[in-house]
Amino acid sequence: MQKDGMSKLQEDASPMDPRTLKIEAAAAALTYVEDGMRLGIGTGSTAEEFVRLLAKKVEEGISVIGVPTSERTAALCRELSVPLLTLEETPQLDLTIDGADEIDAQLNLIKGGGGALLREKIVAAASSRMIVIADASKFVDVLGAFPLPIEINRFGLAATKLAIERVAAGLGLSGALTLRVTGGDAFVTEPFVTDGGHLILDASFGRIPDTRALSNALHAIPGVVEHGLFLNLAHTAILAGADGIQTLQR
Ligand code: ABF
Repeated sequence: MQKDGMSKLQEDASPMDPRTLKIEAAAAALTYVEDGMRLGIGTGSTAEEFVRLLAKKVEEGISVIGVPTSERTAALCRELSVPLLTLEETPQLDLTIDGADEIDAQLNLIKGGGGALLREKIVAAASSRMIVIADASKFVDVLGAFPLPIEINRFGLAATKLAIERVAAGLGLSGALTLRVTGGDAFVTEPFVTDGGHLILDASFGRIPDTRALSNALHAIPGVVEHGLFLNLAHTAILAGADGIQTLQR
């Protein structure tokens, strides 16, 4: 994308009603859904708008199967009668639709703000195509302003945290690694536990110039289960802003 294109997108992130933008992005993604598709279904508020619109198409007779990326999404799909299968039952998917916390011009993403990054990445990797839906405010020139979620095994938390700090320093990155606690009550200090039974450290590294190097370094740490850098997974990004929909292709 041209530089002016990036600044244009960022200009688009004007203070419109966020829900309207999410619905617009979700509606645009729905046009890529064909009868008979096996769909990976993401987690988060934008993906939720997609599920609601998909449920209406199912009611009108479209025949699709959904594979949810979280218990939360599965519950919503069941509530709205979107047919579900597990990834075990349908290991090859045609299309995944999911949100993101940050999207850059190469369609690399930071995801995991919703705590579902591991299943989201597994489902996205099992899909022939991944479409990201978001409001234009998620578009950034360099990933990293949003703290990078790192899913870690409960065993050896302190050692894993030290190893992350070490590899990050080796890449010129530093910043707080904060153990994510359950949302809601400000006085609750219970660690957030993912659907997979792991914990999440949110890494406030700031701008990440070399995402591939950081991804490889994190994957080399035994206690790291997965992280929120989604590199070369998204094929299309649908961004809703004040001037309408922008569709980016990789
Ligand atoms: C989920 O969508 C998460 O990975 C990501 O954090 C979130 C974005 O949520 P929202 O659509 O609510 O902004 O896939």
